[in-house]
Amino acid sequence: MQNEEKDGLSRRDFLMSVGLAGGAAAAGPASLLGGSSALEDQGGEPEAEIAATAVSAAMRPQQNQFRSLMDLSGFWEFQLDPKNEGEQANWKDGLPSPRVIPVPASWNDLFDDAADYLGYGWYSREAWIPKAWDSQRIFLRVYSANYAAKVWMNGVLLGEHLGGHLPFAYEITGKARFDAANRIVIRVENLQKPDRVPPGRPPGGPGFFVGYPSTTYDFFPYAGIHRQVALYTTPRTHIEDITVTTEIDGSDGVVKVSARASNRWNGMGRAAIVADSSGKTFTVSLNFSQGEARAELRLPSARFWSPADPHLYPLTVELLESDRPFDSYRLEIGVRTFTLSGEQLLLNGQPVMLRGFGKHEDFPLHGKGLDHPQLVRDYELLKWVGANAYRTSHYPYSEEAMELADRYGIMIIDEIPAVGLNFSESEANVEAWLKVARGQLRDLIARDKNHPSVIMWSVANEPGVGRPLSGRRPARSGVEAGDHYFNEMVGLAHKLDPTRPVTFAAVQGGPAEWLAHVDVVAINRYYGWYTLGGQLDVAIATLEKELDALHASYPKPMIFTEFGAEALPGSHNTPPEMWTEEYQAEMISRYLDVAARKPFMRGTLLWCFADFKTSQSIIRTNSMNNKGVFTRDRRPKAAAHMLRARWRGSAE
Ligand code: BDP
Repeated sequence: MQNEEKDGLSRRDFLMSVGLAGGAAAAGPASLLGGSSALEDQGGEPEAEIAATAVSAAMRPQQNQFRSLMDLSGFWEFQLDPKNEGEQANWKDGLPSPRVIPVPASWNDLFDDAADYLGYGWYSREAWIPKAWDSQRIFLRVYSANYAAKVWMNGVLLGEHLGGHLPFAYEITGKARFDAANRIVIRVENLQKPDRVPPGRPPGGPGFFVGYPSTTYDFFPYAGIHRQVALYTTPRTHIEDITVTTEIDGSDGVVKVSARASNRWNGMGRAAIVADSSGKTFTVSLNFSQGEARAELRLPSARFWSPADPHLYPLTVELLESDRPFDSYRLEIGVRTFTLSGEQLLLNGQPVMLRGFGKHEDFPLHGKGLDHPQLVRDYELLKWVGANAYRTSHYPYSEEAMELADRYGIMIIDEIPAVGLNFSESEANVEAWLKVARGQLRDLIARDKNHPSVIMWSVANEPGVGRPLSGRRPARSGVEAGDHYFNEMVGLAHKLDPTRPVTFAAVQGGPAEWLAHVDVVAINRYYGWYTLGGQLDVAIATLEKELDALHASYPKPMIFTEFGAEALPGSHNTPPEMWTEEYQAEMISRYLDVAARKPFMRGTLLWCFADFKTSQSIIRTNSMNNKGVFTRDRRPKAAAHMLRARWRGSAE
């Protein structure tokens, strides 16, 4: 391994010893796990299959003259079910002794008895559906429920869904009542099971060094309904999907639109783009055959989307009956290209350097619950500090976050929740992850493919190899199992979206071989923190050496997807010492200097934007990861001021 430390514990060893590295050995020797299978230990059913999504939830519902949208955010009834008795007792018909819970929100920070609770929690509410919806198709959409959800309406099971950060939907046409309120009941749990993505740590109780609640990743396992629940309608025949790709031809923008209509519809439609504030509109016909249509629009002297000018054009797709629209869907599109050339990342044909962060969806009280003011504040601060990019570490963020990235001009590396994967795990677990991760990648690309802000897909964070937690011997080596995963996942991403590069965030000390699979080498490095702490001169020299060696083996564009140090706000010293604001600022600044010296370093996304909550452990003060350059309530530390001075108006 190219970057093991000679003079001490490698970061990976260190993280393994404290239970944070890539799902690796921290739970202790396999014998502690009783030698039985992780799935059997859970006492549950194997979950190799993702429960089928009843209908595609890729398109964000919208309100217009042909479609209706009813947001069910607000107070719901809620009851914990630690004994898992709710199903038997028919809680699907109503909860026996509910309390009030807001949706969206995680439940953990709201109720003392639910702080560390990840088991079953039941949500229930009534919703009147207007009689006027009777002639339409009606759907129920859950925008994010972490991790597993089971959904009933009027006592009838609609379906189950696994995976915490992407929407899912059910068609309820014919099931909805119009003469009485409809009862919607959703059971959610975030049990940390080893065959999930992210995987849970097998049971056996937390070891001495392992955090509580025990996870394979370094953020709090918030549970609950994290985004909206909504009812929406479409016309009987409707637009089911739109894919927009853009090209640049001289000063013209070329917009390629493909659309899918339901019921294998044959007929005419149109796509229209409003080109400027005078209302000048370019329109093209869509000729649907078997539900599919394609067309191309040309925008003369187009404004190309970029962080400096995040210009969005409204694109409307319509289905027509005798020339009159009967369904319509509007997208805000950006005309831009994002390509690779040698060691360069090119935005609209020009070299671009990614400056920014890894982030989290995390805030006091609502946990991972969607919060519009916090989102706007975050984008204001990204602009304030001079950032132009971030990674959705370590899972897909809300559709609102993606919408604001388009509007503010922030480039996004969009990541599936594949964090904590240890490829030395049992073959059964690795295969289960692959199945789940493929589904997550499909759903993510389907949801986010039309955002100009999304420039790259990430198929994992810090995958590793190490002693298996399940106690089962893997059939092949961890490196080979990882090869298999990356081969499949990178290949699938390319197939689903040939327009965007693919990467994953590689852990310090992890197998370099896997970098052969990616288009852009993305690395997380912590010289000066987990290794060589307090010795910045040596740390920086070691970093520089590793970057050169890595680049020689993998001559592709390279970016930092993480680097950083913890700083307790208000802690100061000179000379800089670990945990002070000065040390954090100095370390980050010196990494930026290194990147500036290497023409192949095309991005500096540091760890991280804001402090965030973690499980309780001896390496996380007050259950917090303090590597934010902003505090959890978004106040700047010294490093944020340093970054602003360097980044605002710079090409760095
Ligand atoms: C990496 C992870 C990230 C952690 C970070 C850290 O990708 O989730 O929070 O380092 O240790 O291991 O602060």
